[in-house]
Amino acid sequence: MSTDTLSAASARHQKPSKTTFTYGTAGFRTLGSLLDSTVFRVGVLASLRSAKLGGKTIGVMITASHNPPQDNGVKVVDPLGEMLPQTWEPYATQLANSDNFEDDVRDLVAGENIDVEQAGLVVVGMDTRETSPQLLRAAVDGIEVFGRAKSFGELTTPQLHYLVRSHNDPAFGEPSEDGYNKKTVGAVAEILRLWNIQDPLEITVDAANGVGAPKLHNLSRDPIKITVVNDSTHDKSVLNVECGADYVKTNQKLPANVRPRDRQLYSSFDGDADRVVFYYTDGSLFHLLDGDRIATLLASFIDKLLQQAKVQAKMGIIQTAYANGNSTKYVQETLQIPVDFTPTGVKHLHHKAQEYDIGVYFEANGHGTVLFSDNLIKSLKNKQPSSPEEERALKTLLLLTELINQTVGDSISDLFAVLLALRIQNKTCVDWGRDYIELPNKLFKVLVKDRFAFKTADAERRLVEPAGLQAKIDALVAAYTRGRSFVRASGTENAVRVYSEAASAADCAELGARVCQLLE
Ligand code: 16G
Ligand code: ZN
Repeated sequence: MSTDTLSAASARHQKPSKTTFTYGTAGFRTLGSLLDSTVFRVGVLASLRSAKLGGKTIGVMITASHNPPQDNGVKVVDPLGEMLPQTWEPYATQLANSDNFEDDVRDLVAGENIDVEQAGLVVVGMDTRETSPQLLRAAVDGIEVFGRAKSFGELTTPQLHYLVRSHNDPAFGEPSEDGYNKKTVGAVAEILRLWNIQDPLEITVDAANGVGAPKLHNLSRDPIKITVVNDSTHDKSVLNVECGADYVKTNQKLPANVRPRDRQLYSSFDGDADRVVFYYTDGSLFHLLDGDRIATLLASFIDKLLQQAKVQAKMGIIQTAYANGNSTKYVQETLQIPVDFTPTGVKHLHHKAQEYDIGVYFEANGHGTVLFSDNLIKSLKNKQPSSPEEERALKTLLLLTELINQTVGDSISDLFAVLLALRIQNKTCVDWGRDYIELPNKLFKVLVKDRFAFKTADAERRLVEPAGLQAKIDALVAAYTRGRSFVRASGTENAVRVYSEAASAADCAELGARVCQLLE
């Protein structure tokens, strides 16, 4: 297309002055009212990415996940459903801030040797925020300068990832929301049938008043019975407010509108349904079952199935520094599964997980999935079972590779995988909570002058800058039994995060507060 179109289109999306945009861990994220030009420019970038890859389908998702209602965001999804590669992140940042947008687009096209005629399809989805529809139109406007746009309207983030992948890889599933639903419900129904389970899977889900709510309603059909609370997507002011996975994990308490029966399992999604956490109450006690727990539950379930199926596979669990120390200990000592650590953010965990036949990755906040390698899937398909038990385990493993979203963490499929793992193993939520006892832990947010001054190493577990600070943290930590603390700059907020953990809650709070004081 001509540069005329680019200049005419970009004139409709003026950049606000005095705002700097950064493509970070979760794409661009800030007040929705500031994002029109950025989203338009991301649309242009996405179609150039498609052209660079010879016309492959690319995705654009408009969401700010668990952030407050007035925020919004945008991120680009690559052909197999992965995040935009890190090498392209600086292009996104540069274009978003450019005062010579057309020149910079031309430079990018020349520098990456892109034939813009090759630009193909870009699929677009959005969450339920007030600013999302107008931002979606801005994205489409940008995409159509060079390529073609197909809008799917409201979607969960993982559904958008699924759609991108299925457009490029038809074997992955039908490229429609209905295709996603069929694949998910089909796998659940088939697993229940294999294990001769008659009762439906039942649970109450807090959908954070976000897009997960209508999507769960669409899926709730035999053999799945979901009760959804916090499903007010029409009231735009209540998204993620006193509810949702982030609220429950951060505050370690029940969300609004969940009135639990004791020792029953409940669950919370975040605003775009790519995180899930579970919990139950016992008298006055609240028990959180977070991402660390999901990882251990699914890994031990899959391990059992591998044994029954008589299949050898290399399995690993990927954690971040936020994983509870006792979860790591449980995985290494009881489950005897190797653990790797990566920095926070899906792209880091996902890549590490791909090094295994079965890579289980979850952040403590509930974002994660299980990746199965192509080789493993092939050998599961080729294996001749020698007993009905072996056959059932083999089929279950193959169905889990269909159910569990292979592109990104997905609240919906993770929810079902967890419910199946519990049901098949006859495990109650109370049993699950007893697998290991969490060390008391606490998260602090500290506002500092320059968060970029905080540089980490060793999967964010140690500070290398500012010089000398890590030695002071080490000295504090040494005074507490099972003490652990780390400091890292947030990738999504203008703040520094401090995590502390210790054998007692009082020690944990004291250690965290003392580390925070070091930052003042
Ligand atoms: C983003 C990440 C999430 C991470 C969080 C940390 C993706 C898709 N999302 O939301 O995985 O836990 O950032 O936020 O990678 P922080 O850097 O502000 O602590
Ligand atoms: Zn999210």
